[in-house]
Amino acid sequence: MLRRLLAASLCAAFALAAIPSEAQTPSPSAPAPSQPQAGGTLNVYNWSDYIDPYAVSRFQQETGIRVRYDVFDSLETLEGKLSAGRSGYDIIVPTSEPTFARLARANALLPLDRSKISNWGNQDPALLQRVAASDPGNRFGAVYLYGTIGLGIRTDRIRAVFPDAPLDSLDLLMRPENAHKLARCGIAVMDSAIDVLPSVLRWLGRDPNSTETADLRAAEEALLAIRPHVRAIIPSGNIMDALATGEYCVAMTYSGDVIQAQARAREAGRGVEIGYVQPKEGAQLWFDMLAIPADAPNPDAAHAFINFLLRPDVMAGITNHVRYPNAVPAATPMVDEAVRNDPNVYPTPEMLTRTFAVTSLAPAAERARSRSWNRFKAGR
Ligand code: N2P
Repeated sequence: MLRRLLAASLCAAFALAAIPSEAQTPSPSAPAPSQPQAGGTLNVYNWSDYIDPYAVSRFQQETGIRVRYDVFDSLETLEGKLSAGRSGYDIIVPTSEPTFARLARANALLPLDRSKISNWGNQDPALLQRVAASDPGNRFGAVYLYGTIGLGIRTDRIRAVFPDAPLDSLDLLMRPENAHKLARCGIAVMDSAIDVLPSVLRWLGRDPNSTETADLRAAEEALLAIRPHVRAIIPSGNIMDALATGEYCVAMTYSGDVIQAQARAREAGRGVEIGYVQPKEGAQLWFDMLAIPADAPNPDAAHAFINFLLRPDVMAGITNHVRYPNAVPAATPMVDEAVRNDPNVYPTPEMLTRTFAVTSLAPAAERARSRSWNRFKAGR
């Protein structure tokens, strides 16, 4: 008995430690006594820092399914991996626009079998309706989490070096005179044309979904004008810790990543104060979907995982951990009060009116954006 208990707790500890890199999880030779023997392996490809590790170990314990867990930190990386086919993944987490819509249209996703997702109805119908714009009838995806794109700022340092800085606008980053003032204190931008260019276009007062050459050129020029002041254009997954340790004064990235950094900085207690700016000129609002690739090796396990994640208690644990809102209203009372009442996590209705949505572009337009982005990275 003792040996079994020990084995079970070691397995759980190992599962926790292994996430979010590639998780090697409990050996099927040492199941907990009450474990059902569903067996098999579930291959998950999710964003970095985007789950409660406890949820994964609990899923394994409850189902006997072993989870292998890989992470990505941009839609470009996810699409690169998926476009070749045979990714080997059972669960992926693409943003509704553009990636999820693109994959659905390309028949790269498996239609969900709702008879295997008894918790389907836990999702907020209004949010399902919203993502149905990318997936008519919600055939291919459940809503995982959502959020905005904005700036993580190091408020304590900015107060000192730039007291009258505009702390509610992309002006802070995009006006060259401001970027210049903050350059020494450190500016980072996440490396993703797909997720940065729409906000720049919006800041310029142009259509975030524009495919006009003149608009793209304007966005590129605006980015090149601040380029000398930008220290790092790096994967979004590398920004969070760097923000938390005070390495940057301004970083353009995803909302919850900033709030996670804020929490980590507070815990460290070294005086680093982090804040989130949802740009007043309009922030991109995005929804991430739980989807199954058409050629997934273990679709049954994938359905079981989606069903598990849609449980209110599981979702609440995830939101508490990653600081992104979920689409399961029954989870909200179980979300920590401070997280639930943080308008940077759950945007207020007023904040939602100041958001915009992106759509997927034609491949040629997408390629033009990516060339623009490469010139920004290279600085010419
Ligand atoms: C988590 C990134 C959030 C997902 N690190 C952005 N769609």
